[in-house]
Amino acid sequence: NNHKSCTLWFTGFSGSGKSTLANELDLQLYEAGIRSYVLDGDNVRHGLNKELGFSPKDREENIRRVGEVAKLFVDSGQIVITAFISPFRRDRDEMRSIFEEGEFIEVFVDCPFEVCEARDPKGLYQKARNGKIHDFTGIDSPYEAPINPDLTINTDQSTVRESAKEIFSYLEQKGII
Ligand code: GGZ
Repeated sequence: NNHKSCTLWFTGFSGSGKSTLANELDLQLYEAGIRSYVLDGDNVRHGLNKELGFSPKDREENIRRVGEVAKLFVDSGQIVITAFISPFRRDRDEMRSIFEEGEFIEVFVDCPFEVCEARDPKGLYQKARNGKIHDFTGIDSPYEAPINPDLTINTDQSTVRESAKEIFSYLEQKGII
């Protein structure tokens, strides 16, 4: 199967659905015979970045390393999907700049903060509200929404399959797949 490679850079709150959407898209691509790989907290923060926490400095370094790893995957011809909060505009813009034109696609995984907090799949929002964890995005740490993302997905308005299809169609439209 002949396709171009790129990084789909997801950004959004904890609980917005980044990893879920990334894994669904990964599956849809696989079924179409296209090689892709998901980078998210589960496979990066426990290994490569295990000494990093959630201070602004550590998040910046987390994102920088993820971007560099994503670039290696792109060099190897794959489609990479990164699923990190990546709360700082400057860090995301910096990552765009290490890729060739058109190879970095910023996807805003947009879900109202209240909805993310209500979902609270891991109980982390509650812990943050109770002061048991600090520097939590949207509570006592900032989130800077993209100003001009390549794609916005409203995960509170469509199913995971539909949302993934939307990104799939975007890749077709752009001639990437
Ligand atoms: C935000 C935190 C925090 C704090 C732990 N703030 O929903 P999750 O659980 O599975 O995803 C969140 C993940 C965020 O890590 P990222 O690497 O994506 O963050 S960043 O891009 O800002 O570097 C959440 C969990 O880790 N988590 N503590 N304080 N999210």
